[in-house]
Amino acid sequence: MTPILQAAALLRDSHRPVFFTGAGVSQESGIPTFRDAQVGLWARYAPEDLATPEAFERQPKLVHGFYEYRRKLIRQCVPNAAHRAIAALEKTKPEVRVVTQNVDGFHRTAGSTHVIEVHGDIFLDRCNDECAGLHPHDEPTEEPGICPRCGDRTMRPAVIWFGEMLDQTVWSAAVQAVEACDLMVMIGTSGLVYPAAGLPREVLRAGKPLIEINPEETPMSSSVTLHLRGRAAEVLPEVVELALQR
Ligand code: BV8
Repeated sequence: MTPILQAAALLRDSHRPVFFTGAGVSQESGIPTFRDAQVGLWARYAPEDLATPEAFERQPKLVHGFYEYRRKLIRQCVPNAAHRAIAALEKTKPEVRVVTQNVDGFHRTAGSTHVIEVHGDIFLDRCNDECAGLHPHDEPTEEPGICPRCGDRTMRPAVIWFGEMLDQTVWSAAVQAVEACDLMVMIGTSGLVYPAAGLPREVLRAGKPLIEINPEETPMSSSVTLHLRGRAAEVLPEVVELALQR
């Protein structure tokens, strides 16, 4: 049986699949991954160097500009066939859960309703002094906004930066979804960033099947149950279609 047919059989028999996704699932929508070289002004920066509280403290306008650049790019792109396949599967398997490292919101836009965004949402701001809740960031701005509640001048993206703790409520929901799953499909992630990268490893520790969809090898590839070497928007719709055939 080919790996694609094996993956379809595992997905067909699954009642509580979790899709664990990274930047690669949005790559075919036109959103560069973190491993991809950035373009233009951002070519000289590694995202990891801009996605930190220290960078924002030091150069708030630069970091603000980085996020406005990414929001503008995301607004120009749409979810792809991989996002849509996961959303479609939910109609047959209502227990489907998505745990994503991405902040682009594309799984929700595609129609998935149980999405856990462990690294936050780029279209929300939060007060840098943590006094306020979350505020939509729908319109581009030249510089960080002013907190409507405390007047602090440095609203920041409501994403989790390197060196920051994850939101404990969100993280607990992700851990619970993974503990409850009977299958994980890991798509488009290099599996390097913790604690999120610990989730697929937990699936293996629990002796549950782990399918990887990625055109490249990753540190997880030698341990997963099945590695489907290919692009998410090509491979996943085929696996879902075969899984739904009776
Ligand atoms: C934490 C949101 C506790 C922001 C992101 C020193 C001090 C403090 C912490 C650490 C430290 N050293 C290490 C750590 C832990 C650190 C970490 O893991 N660092 C790594 C680099 C080693 N983690 C943290 O800091 C986390 N917090 O630990 O808190 C703590 C706190 C204080 C002190 C100590 C501990 C917070 C991490 C969250 C960071 N925020 N995003 C934003 O988006 O701007 S991470 C960001 O990078 C993404 O969200 C994602 O998680 C990660 C990128 O990974 P991927 O998604 O996998 O993307 P990548 O580009 O790497 O890979 C893409 C893959 O897709 C590739 O494999 C490619 O082959 C594949 N692909 C490409 N095209 C396709 C495809 N696949 C399918 N189809 C295609 N078409």
